[in-house]
Formats: sequence, structure tokens, C-alpha cells
Amino acid sequence: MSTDCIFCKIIEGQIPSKKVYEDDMVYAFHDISPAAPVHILLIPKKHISSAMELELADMEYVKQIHLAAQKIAKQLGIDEKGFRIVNNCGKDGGQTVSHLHYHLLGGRNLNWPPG
Ligand code: IU
Repeated sequence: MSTDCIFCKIIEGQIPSKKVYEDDMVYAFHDISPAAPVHILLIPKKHISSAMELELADMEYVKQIHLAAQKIAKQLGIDEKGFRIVNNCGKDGGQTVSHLHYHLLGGRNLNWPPG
């Protein structure tokens, strides 16, 4: 928990969110500014600033995030048509919140490459 991190505050319930999934390691909620019909953020319950800060000991979080993404994709009906999991890292990667997060995007045909 980082006291000045908005995503840590969301995990703690200090800031409201539209939760879709939670377990011991992962919290997932609807993005407030959706870029697709389905736009979920999956975050580890441990404060990790970015993908560059991940350590080997954190890999269980990454594993559980992927398994949670499968469950959410099924729950929200995008598992058959497909979806995208995105991590933005650092300034040029477009990261705006310094708590590791993965975007789960779906519900429309997604363009490639992204901008
Ligand atoms: P990014 O990869 O760091 O750019 O993604 C941050 C996302 O967090 C972005 O899509 C925001 O709309 C989203 N978000 C949110 O859902 N709730 C918040 O309170 C804040 C950002 I701040």
C-alpha cells in the first residue's frame, strides 16, 4: 500500500470503483474513461510502480492477473471473439498511473498497431 497512490486507495475502498473481480492478489474494475465497450483494469494488490519494477518474487501477481483476465473475459462475454491485454510502461509507453496495471480491452474490433 502506497498512501499517495490512487489505485492503492481503490483497492482499499477509500475511492469508489466499479469492481468486476477480486481475489487475494488481484483487483479489477471498469476504467473510468473506457476506450472500448469493455475496458477493465487489472491491478496487483501489492504496490508495484510499473512493469520495470517487477521482480521475480512478484511473478505470482502477473500469473494471477492473467488467470483473472480469463475469468473476466468469460464473465463479460468477450472470450470467444477475443480481446487485448495491454500494459503501458513509463512516459513514452503512455503510463499515467504509477501502480502496475493491465488494460483488458474488448467488445469491438481493435486496431493494430496502437497509436
Ligand atoms: P495508463 O496505462 O496509465 O494510461 O492507464 C491509466 C488508466 O487508468 C486510464 O485508462 C484511466 O482512464 C484509468 N483511471 C481510472 O480508471 N480511474 C482513475 O481514478 C484514474 C485513472 I486517476
